[in-house]
Amino acid sequence: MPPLHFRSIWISDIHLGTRSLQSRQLLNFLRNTESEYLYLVGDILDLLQAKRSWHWPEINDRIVHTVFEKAKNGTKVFYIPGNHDHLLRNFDGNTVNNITIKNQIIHETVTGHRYLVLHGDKFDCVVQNSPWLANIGSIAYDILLILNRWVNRMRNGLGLEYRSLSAWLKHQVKIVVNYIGSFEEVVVREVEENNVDGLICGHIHQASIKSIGDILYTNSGDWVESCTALAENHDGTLGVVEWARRNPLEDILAYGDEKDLYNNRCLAPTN
Ligand SMILES: [Mn+2]
Repeated sequence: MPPLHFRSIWISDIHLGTRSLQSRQLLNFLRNTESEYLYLVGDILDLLQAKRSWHWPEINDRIVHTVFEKAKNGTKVFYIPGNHDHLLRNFDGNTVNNITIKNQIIHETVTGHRYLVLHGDKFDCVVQNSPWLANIGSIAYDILLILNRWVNRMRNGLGLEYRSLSAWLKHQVKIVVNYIGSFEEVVVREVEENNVDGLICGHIHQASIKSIGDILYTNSGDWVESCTALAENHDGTLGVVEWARRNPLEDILAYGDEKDLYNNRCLAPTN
């Protein structure tokens, strides 16, 4: 199929280096979309995972290569680090292979609307105010991602399309919904302080476009479960792209079996 063309694309929470990344979906998305701007909105390389065990199948190289190719061929690519790749925040303002690292950046749409783009972990008031609640949440979430992988491996084997287990559960579990609600509220102050029209972030793995008062809150979602991106159309409107939902399964399977290059190899010194 011919590539879908957008003015801008935002993707976040890819978590390269973990087993949870939906790598075939992501590679397929990158190869079948083009844009003038591409923003990588944090938790792209999971450097926290690299301290434990680094999962790096060959397909990850192809994903990285595809992004570098886009940058080489004229797409303006920005890497906005998140909390899982926060080490890269030390490189704010640097450009590597045409990819510029910025801790936050303002994007101006074709219609002149200005949006602040950042990962969003700084709004994590639940984590800051209640560490144990956040811990239970994160353990439960890790378990959920493992379950998600197994369920979808089975669905794959049965010829069924990919479906995000945790995306479904999120709508069922009230505490998580409340958490997402409070997260969205704190962004309002940030937007007002920066004198912009809205905010584009990731971090909570929940794609969204939402008016809060007269500001626009958007979230680009993630590629460990929902396989979503945020995109600016050529008329300046924003939309959520649900890739797994719109994409035929055969295209995804065409990438063949993944060969793990660095499976379970610990990169960090043990002491
Ligand atoms: Mn994050």
